[in-house]
Amino acid sequence: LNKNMIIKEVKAKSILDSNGNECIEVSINKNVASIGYGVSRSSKEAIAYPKQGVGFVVNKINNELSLKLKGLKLECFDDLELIEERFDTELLGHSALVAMEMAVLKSINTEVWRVVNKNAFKLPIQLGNCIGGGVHIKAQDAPDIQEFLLIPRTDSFEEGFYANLRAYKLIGDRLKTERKDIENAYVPRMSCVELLEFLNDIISKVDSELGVKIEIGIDVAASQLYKKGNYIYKNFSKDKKEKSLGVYEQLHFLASLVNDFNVKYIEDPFEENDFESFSKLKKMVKGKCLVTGDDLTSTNPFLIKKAIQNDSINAVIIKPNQIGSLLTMRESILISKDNNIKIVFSHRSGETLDNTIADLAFGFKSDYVKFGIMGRERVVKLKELVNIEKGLILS
Ligand code: 2PG
Ligand code: MG
Repeated sequence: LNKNMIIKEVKAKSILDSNGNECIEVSINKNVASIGYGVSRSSKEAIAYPKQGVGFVVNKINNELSLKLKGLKLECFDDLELIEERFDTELLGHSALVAMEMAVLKSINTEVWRVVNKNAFKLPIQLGNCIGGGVHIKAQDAPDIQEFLLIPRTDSFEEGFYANLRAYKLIGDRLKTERKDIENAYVPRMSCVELLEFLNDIISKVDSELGVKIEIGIDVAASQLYKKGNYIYKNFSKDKKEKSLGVYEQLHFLASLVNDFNVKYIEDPFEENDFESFSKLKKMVKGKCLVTGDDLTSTNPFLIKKAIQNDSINAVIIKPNQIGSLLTMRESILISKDNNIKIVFSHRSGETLDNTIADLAFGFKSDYVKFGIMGRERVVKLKELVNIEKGLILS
């Protein structure tokens, strides 16, 4: 631990994320961090960049803010306050703040999780996106559900990592498509029910090969399906392609997936303002399935409290750049933990090679991580957790 971390150098530059979009990279004393950008965004997310663009933010940081930060001494997570009180998010947006905070944590200790909690010991469980659709690909014949997730139930993170890779490989071999979405999930022309049957088959193959039990989850990302009171599916079933479900039908459709296909995790089952329907689903599935808020809660302490008051969720997505401040993110985590809500740290669909989120997830004792399965931007985050686990075994 660098007890006397003094900011000597602050630099920002523009890089490209996995979608080829400009995003920000910040370095503090040569420790570099960067932040991606999501496509399926909630209307309640923090503003990532001002309308003048990434270049404007880069110039402001390099020419003005860097002077105000030089000489600051930081030694713990709470000291991020010193950054936040000097950083004008109205002017610069929130992505650069989060990247800067991550770079500061790295400068305090390259093993960022130790700055969060040096006594952390428990690895999270993976939610690996293997098949996808929704707004993560521009196609009319893609699955309506944005993500089909594999949840390996293993004691060791590494074993889960390899089980998901094996399942992903089997899926690729069995499907007659090479088409993938922006998170490297396969995009077959199949309905939701066909896909769940298919995945149940895949996971029993992995079980017989490796002896690893994998469970299934989905991210409906329902705000993206929602139009004027209905959920519009373009590829609902084999025979009936287009179908519009009212709120009540959506509720019963999703509950049936839990009962008939053993779905253990459902993220954003309803549009982002419908706290009440989340709560109805949670009651219907009676603890058999995690009902998770992403767009609903947007990593925002106020919205998480509202979801708790309405009994809407038993799990919550934590995306640092969705709330745009690591200190507020910590508040969201603490409120959730106090109320027995499971924590799910999540990547964005547009990602960089930064792996700090893996350290944050471990340090904050996240129950789950949703970092994808394939692609360099995803694998670096998973590998970071594999390495942390190896380090713990050796120590
Ligand atoms: C989600 C995320 C990540 P995006 O909806 O959970 O998978 O997607 O980054 O596009 O918001
Ligand atoms: Mg989501």
